[in-house]
Amino acid sequence: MTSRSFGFIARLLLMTLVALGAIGGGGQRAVAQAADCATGGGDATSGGEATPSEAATPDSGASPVAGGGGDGIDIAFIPKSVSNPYFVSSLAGAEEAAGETGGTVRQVGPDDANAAGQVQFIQTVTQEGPQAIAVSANDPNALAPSLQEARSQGIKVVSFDSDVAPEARDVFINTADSEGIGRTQIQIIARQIGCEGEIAVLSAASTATNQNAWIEFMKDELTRPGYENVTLVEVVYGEDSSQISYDKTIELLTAYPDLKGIVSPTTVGIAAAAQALEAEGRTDVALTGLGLPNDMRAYVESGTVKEFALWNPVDLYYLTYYAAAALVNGEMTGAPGDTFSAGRLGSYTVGEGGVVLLGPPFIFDANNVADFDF
Ligand code: RAM
Repeated sequence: MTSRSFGFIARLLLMTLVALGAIGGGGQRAVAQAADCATGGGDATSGGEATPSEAATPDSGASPVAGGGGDGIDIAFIPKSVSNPYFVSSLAGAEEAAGETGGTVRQVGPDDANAAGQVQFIQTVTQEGPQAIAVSANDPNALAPSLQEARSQGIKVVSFDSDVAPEARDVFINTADSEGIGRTQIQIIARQIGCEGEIAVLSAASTATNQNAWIEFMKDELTRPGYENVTLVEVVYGEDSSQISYDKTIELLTAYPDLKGIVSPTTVGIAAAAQALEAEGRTDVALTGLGLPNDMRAYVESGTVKEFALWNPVDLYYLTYYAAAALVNGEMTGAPGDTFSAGRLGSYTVGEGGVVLLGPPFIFDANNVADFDF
C-alpha cells in the first residue's frame, strides 16, 4: 500500500458534510452523514473537503454585506443548455445580484448540451460586447478559442459549474470540492448495496469538465480497501438529455442483469434514471448522484432514491455574478489570493489556479428533501 493510498483510506467511517445554507436567504444549515465501505480509520477529512491549496471557500468570519453598491455590470450567461432546469431556474441568483447592484443579466445557449452550440453563442454574444461572459462548459477545450477571442476584446470571462481550459477564463467558480463530490457518491452507493455488487455511472456529455473530474475521483475511491467487491461495469453518457439518459438507463439494466447500483452525477441523468427504474419496476437497483430537490422529491418519497447530493445552484449564479463584477470593476484580477465581496454570501478569496469554491454540498434524504425549493 502506498503512503498516499494509506492516507486516503485512513479515515473516519462517518463523513459529515455541512452545508453553507442560505436557502431562501434564511441561512439554513443541513448536516448529513455518509458512511462508506472503505476500511481503516484516522483521516477525518476523508479527502472530501476542500483544502486551502485547492480552492477558496467563503472567508471565515466574513460577514455578508448588503447589496445596492451600484457597480452593476452587463453580463451574459451561457450554460451547458437552456433546456436544463438546473441552469434555467438558477439564473434567479444572478438576477438577484444584478438587482442589488444595478446590473443586467441575460442567459442564452444551445437547446441541447453540446460544445459546438455553445461556441456559436459565445461568438454572437461577443459581438454584442457585454462586460462579462459566464460559461458552464460542455467541453473545456472546444470553447477555449472563442472565449480567448472574447477576452482579447476586453470581455471578462468567468467559467462556473464546469470549467474551461484555464487560459480561456479569468476565474472559475466551482460548485464544491471535486474530490469530495466524486468520493461521496461512491461512498453512498457502495453503502447502499452493502459494499458488494456491480455499479454503473450515468454521466452527462462525455467531454463535460465537471462530470469527468468527479468520475476520476469515483474511480480512485473504488481502489481503496473496502471496495474489493464493488465493480464499476461501465460509464455511459446521457448528454444531459432526459430521453437519452432514460434510454441509457434501460440499456444498463439490460446489459447488466445483476446491476446493483447507478451513480448519476447530473441533475438531468439522476431524474431520468429514477423514472426508468420506477417504470421498469427495478427499485431493487440503488440510485444516487447529484439532483435537484424539486426533481427528486417524489422519488425520495417513493423510496426509489434514498440519498443524493447537490449545492445551491441559485447561490452559484449569485456568486458568479459578483465575481464577474469584481473583475469588471477592477477589484480583482482573478489571481490567487485576490478577494472579493459577494453580497449576502460574504467575502471570497481566489484559490490556486484561479478557482473559487462555492462551498460544501448538501446531502438530501427523506428527512430534509421537503425543506428545499430549487
Ligand atoms: C447537470 C449539469 C451541471 C451539473 C449538475 C449537477 O445539471 O451537468 O453541469 O453541475 O447536473
